[in-house]
Amino acid sequence: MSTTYRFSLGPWNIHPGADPFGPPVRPPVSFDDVLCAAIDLGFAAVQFHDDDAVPALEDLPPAAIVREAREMRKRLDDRGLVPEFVAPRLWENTHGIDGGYTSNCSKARTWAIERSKRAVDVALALGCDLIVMWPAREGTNVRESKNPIEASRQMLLAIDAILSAAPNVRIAIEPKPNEPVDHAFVPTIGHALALGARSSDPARVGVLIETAHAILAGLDPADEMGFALAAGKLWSVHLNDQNGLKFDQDKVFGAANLRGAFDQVRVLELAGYAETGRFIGFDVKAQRTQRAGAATAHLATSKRIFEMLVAKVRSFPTKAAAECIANRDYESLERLVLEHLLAA
Ligand code: GLO
Ligand code: MG
Repeated sequence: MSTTYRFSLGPWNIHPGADPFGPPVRPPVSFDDVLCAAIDLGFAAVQFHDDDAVPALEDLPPAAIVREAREMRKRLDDRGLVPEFVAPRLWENTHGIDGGYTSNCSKARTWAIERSKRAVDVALALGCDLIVMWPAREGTNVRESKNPIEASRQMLLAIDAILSAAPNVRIAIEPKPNEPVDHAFVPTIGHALALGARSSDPARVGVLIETAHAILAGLDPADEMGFALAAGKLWSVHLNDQNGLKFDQDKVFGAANLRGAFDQVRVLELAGYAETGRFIGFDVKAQRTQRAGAATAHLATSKRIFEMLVAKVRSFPTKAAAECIANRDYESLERLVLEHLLAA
């Protein structure tokens, strides 16, 4: 049992700076450089999209996919890194133009399930049992284009298909209410947990909570985490920050709402998350203005802020807080929290 946290990152967190309005501004970063950065920054694990691990997987037979994933595993082993999860990247493929599992095209739905099973093969060959399901385009831009009742059934079919691909595979659903679609079918943790509970093996379905996604749903990320933690279902996190209801910003953890970040760390500490050995992931984006040599600073800052907030939570005056609570003196509690956050 350790009270020390372990951190993970995805290769998409170190990127050349393109946004919907402009091209890349930094040279591409090779996968080896991502691995070097992970080590330099003190991250222990790597998160993968299926095609981060096996880039040509759409053109390869299953046996070749497994072979390539094993080679990737060796690259991790050689550097003392471990894989945290594999996510089927359905949203970047033309088959997934209208969603994968909930596409109106039956061929696309079949493709999405087959591709997800290949992602399971990749995960197992890498040496991890966790599939992250971010249902990016599973939703609508024109509500009348799909039947939401049917869509829930299709999401469940996909979950069950992934669960049936291997007896030990687990799924962490990463809900997000919008972007790239207008309305996503699995917008919150409540939806994700309810789907998991209806699956063929609820014990193998949990969630990954991303700060920004909870904020975009108008919810408090710390309370979303608390809800999942109470159910024993918080299997990973994507900590970042978000300045209100706009595009998904993936800002540095704590950059928009430091107290909100403190509250997320507090709930993780209350649950003994570090002792579970699960990872703290930061789904953060380098600013477009950042020069190539410094395009990992956002990860370093997020980790540093997280660690500083762990210290803040651990040094919180709990006795004084308990007195405030016993007296129903929440004004004093408010002041105690603010002064503690501002104290050197
Ligand atoms: C986008 C998501 C995305 C996922 C990643 C893993 O909004 O947060 O970054 O976390 O693709 O599935
Ligand atoms: Mg994310």
